[in-house]
Amino acid sequence: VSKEIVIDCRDMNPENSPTASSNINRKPKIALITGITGQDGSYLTEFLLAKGYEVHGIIRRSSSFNTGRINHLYANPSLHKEGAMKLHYGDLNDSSSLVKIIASVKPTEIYNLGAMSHVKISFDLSEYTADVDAVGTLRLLDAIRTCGLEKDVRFYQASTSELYGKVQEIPQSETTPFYPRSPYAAAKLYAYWITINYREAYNMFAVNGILFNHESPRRGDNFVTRKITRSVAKVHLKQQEVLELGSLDSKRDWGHARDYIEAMWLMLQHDTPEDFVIATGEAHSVREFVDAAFQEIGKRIIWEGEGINEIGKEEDTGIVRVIVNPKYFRPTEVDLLIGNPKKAEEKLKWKPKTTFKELVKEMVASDIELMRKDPTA
Ligand code: NDP
Ligand code: GDR
Repeated sequence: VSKEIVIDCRDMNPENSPTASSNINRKPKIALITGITGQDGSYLTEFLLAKGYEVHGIIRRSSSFNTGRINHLYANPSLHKEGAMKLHYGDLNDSSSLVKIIASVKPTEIYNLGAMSHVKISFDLSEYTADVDAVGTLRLLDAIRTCGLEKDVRFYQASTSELYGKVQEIPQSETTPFYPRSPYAAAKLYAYWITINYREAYNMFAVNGILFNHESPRRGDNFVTRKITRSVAKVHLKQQEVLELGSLDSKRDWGHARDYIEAMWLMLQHDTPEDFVIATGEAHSVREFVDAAFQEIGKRIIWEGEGINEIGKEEDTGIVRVIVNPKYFRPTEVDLLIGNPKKAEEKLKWKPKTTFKELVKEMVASDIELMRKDPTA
């Protein structure tokens, strides 16, 4: 008699094997992720499934599908069978949905990655940003308490280098004072402190990861790195000749999302609940990112103001023009972010694995591949 064998990623993980001695008396690992459909959520889901977790994600209702970054996981029966990954409709601005989901899932770890995460758009959607990014975090923390799970859940808050805002000190560390420069950063500041307050008031294992910019081929299209690498692909395939950007002199500490989600997990495995800066310790300007990205396809850049008139006469297609359009400026800009990840290196044994050059290379290659397959992408 043939017996159906269901392969689940949990079976492949020795840590999770029922015979492993370290597994005795261990609780099952159940993660709940808000923002599972985002860049970080998708990498974190892959990472946790491979570690043998049951992964639950909160998705928002939308009129068109918003699960593009996790479809490959959902479609993979070896990961999805037996409920290793489950999606629930909910929203950070709807307390009752959060309480219902937490009560039914009973997670052991919650990763609060859901947010209106675009700094410039937060100036247009300031109230909404506060509701989701600030009060949404409070709602989630309160939902944990409402379910009586505050002693059983470890909570990760997606805090950000945007908290530092106007430069007070470089490199920025866990002790650098904050000076938020956008409605997004101000909302995240509330979320940062309410996480610490619930840790102290209710003895919860609740931590902030203060993550500096991290990118990947899954980065949203309207963040600067992805906007640039998509343009490189379009220029390469002769669909575009000009790239319009805002501030070229802003400097950011750019790492790879895949490296950073591991740090989130490590923070929740640490003995004590503490906040950590996650960064590479290296900053580059937007201009340098543009340079590095176009180098990948061997294009020479003519920056605005550099003999644009002559370019019109150039037959040579080995040139791309970069123009500054003030519509991409923010009312208040953050000029320089560079993080000091020393504490994470020492206490979590975490280090970034991907260099700036490797990051740019991977993003450019991925966008060229994507646009070759679908020029309308
Ligand atoms: P993304 O913008 O890619 O993803 C944001 C996620 O939040 C999406 O899944 C989105 O859902 C979800 N979301 C938005 N609004 C709500 C809501 N009202 N209720 C529930 N979910 C919601 O962000 P990243 O993955 O890049 O970032 C993850 C988190 O880390 C964010 O909180 C961000 O602010 C923070 N952060 C990011 C950094 C970075 O460099 N990437 C650095 C530091 C912090 P949908 O798909 O439906 O839009
Ligand atoms: P940031 O990322 O604001 O740092 O927030 P973004 O990529 O949007 O901007 C980085 C810098 O590039 C400048 N810039 C442009 N930005 C965009 N989006 N589009 C442009 O055309 C453009 N031209 C220049 C910006 O002015 C800025 O100085 C990201 C988000 O993921 C946040 O959620 C997260 O908290 C922080 O990183 C850390």
